[in-house]
Amino acid sequence: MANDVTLRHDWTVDEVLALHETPLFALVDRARDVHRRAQRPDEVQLCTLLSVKTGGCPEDCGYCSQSAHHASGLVAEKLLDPEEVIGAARRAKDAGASRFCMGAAWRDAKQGQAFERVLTMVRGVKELGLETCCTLGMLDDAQAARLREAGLDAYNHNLDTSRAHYRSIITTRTYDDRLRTLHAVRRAGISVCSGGIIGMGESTRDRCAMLCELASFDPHPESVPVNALVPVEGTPLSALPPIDPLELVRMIAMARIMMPRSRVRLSAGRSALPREAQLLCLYAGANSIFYGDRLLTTPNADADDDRSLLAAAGLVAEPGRGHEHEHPHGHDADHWYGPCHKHDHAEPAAQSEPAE
Ligand code: SAM
Ligand code: DTB
Ligand code: SF4
Repeated sequence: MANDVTLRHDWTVDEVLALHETPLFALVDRARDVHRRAQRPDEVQLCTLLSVKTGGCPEDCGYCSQSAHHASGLVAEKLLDPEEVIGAARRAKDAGASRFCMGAAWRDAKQGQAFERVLTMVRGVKELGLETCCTLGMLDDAQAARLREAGLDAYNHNLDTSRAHYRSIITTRTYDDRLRTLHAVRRAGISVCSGGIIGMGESTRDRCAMLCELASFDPHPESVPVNALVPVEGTPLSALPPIDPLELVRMIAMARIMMPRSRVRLSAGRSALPREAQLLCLYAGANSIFYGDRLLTTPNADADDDRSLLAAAGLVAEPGRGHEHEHPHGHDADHWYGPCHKHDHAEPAAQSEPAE
């Protein structure tokens, strides 16, 4: 098992398919072992999302409520005011989130005033002591550098699916466009957040190929969101059957095994899962969730339910950087961290060399 925390970037699709075919309990056992060695197994990061520019997007992503190509009924809105965004981030922090992600329905990040506004949002959210993330579409090097300067910690840009399946989901930009943006993000010193969606009619091979593509990044993406399709009426993918929750467990377990030190985020689609399936995902290696009543345009799991879910499992919210001196033994009444356990978990392997 020592090899499980070796960081590999050369996974083959056939190898990952073999992992996928592993009996479920054996797969989860292996993922849990990696998780315990490479992560703090009792912590879950709470990330709150906010759509700062909703709808009217020129891209044709088949799953998305915000595409102008689909009749989802969503009304396009203007870019929010930075004060409004910073206020929402403050509330998210007070509710216990340590990361705040601002999403825009853009093909690419804008130039000029709109971009300056986004930079103001990033500075303001960063000043609150939150980990900052944006997802604004494609970025060039100059934009990435300015976001970094403003205090952006992470940029979300999903591969969404395999290269082969991609063209049946999105035609207005290519897989290589996606990869180019991710490389610009890395060059600017921003953490890469990239993952995908299952339940879009892809094969098991496609799912495995997407994970291989993500794991080929060196270093691995710092965070890997695993979404299940949220069906939105009016979008081309709205009538697809829901995924078997155990497929989500498998994806998470495989992501954990392949990218031991990455944060694996149990993302969209979580509210459709029974509580036990969510717990199994957390056991199998997910250590981040979207927290708050909304994702971007669709409802998320209820925040009170999430707090009780984590408490029932003895999990705690990862303390944010702004909370470092408060957690876990000096609880601030305004912040929720879940039950207080002394730090009896192993130090994450991220601080030591991988065991061979
Ligand atoms: N416009 C930017 C972009 O596409 O990169 C940022 C926002 S976009 C909504 C962020 C990601 O959310 C998408 O790449 C996709 O993976 C995910 N997403 C969007 N709609 C979804 C849905 N209906 N179900 C699951 N995931 C979804
Ligand atoms: C990601 O992988 N999932 C989030 C976040 N990154 C930006 C978005 C999920 C969106 C779900 C559909 C909606 O609410 O519009
Ligand atoms: Fe636009 Fe992003 Fe939605 Fe695609 S996923 S339509 S790029 S908002």
